[in-house]
Amino acid sequence: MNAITPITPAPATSPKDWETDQEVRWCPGCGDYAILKAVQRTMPEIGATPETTVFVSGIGCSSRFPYYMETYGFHTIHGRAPAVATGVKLANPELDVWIITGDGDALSIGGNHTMHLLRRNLDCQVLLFNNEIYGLTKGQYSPTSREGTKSPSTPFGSIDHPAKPCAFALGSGARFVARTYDVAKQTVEVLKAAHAHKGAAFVEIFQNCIVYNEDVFAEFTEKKNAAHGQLWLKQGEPMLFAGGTKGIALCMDTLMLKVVDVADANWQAAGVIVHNVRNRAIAHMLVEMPFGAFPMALGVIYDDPAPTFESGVVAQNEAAAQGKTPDLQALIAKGQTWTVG
Ligand SMILES: Cc1ncc(C[n+]2csc(CCOP(=O)(O)OP(=O)(O)O)c2C)c(N)n1
Ligand code: SF4
Ligand SMILES: [Mg+2]
Repeated sequence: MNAITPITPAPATSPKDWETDQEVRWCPGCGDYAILKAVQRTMPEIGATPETTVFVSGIGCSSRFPYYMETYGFHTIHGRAPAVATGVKLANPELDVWIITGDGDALSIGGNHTMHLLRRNLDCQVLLFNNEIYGLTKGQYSPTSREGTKSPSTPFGSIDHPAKPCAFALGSGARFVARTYDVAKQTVEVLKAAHAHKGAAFVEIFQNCIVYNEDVFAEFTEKKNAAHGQLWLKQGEPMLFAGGTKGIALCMDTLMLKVVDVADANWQAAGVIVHNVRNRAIAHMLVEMPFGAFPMALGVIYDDPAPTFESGVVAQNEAAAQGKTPDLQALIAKGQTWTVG
């Protein structure tokens, strides 16, 4: 492996250092702009260096992202960012790899690849911009579109049951699952936590496509809906929302989550549970909470590291090479060889 060794300590960067001279081609008002800004603000905070950072994307509006980051980047083919990112990381495990994908890119054509990336646990960050629609191809429904969504490909309304990206990620074996939305002020903190996690860190970012699916998340993203609609999870803290007047408890009869009222800030008396990012069973329940009856669970939902794919590959290669002298000619001549007359 040809690891990159910086000759001098990397200078501190500012968010501006991560901007490119490329004309940004998203529609005015698209949620992608806010996500781009959040990522550019995250880079200095994690001490990243442009020359050791790579953004890999598939195809879609969201996947134009690498053009706008002053780093190495690869706008690949539809649904195949996980395959290219795996190659990048195996070729040089020192690189910091970010995958940018959309709900269509990651869960339609790329569903298979996304699943294997997560279960293998490649050390990278996967940012799934979920606008519940195919933006780039002019608004067809996607795997995350709600039932009844009218689109050019579902003129009478979608009859599919939508996929839940975070449930998909947990089901695929992801060891880090988080959720935020485009203009949330907490997004930088969520991205920093994703980066700090060693292994595949999956982040679903609700993103407003103002042209084909406008305000589909407004029920919890709008200021007036935030208090009742958002449950921000913090490690070791009680799951409270609505200004601390409501919380999430575990019903001991059904073993299901329930919303409880909290009187006089006494959350213990109300049975509100404390967030533990290592509790996989509760993580499954949090990502499945039906919105409306429950608030939207946001922040770091699950974070429990496990050995990574590339570290296993490197260790295996090193063990296999031990005590052997590399001999390409011997390798070529191994097994059946013949001469074409
Ligand atoms: C092999 C292949 N099939 C289909 C397409 C057409 N296509 C381009 S982007 C896209 C969907 C993008 O949706 P999403 O990933 O949600 O990204 P968004 O544009 O919403 O950010 C499709 C179907 C393609 N480019 N390549
Ligand atoms: S079509 Fe939607 S997702 Fe694509 S750039 Fe425009 S607003 Fe953004
Ligand atoms: Mg989309």
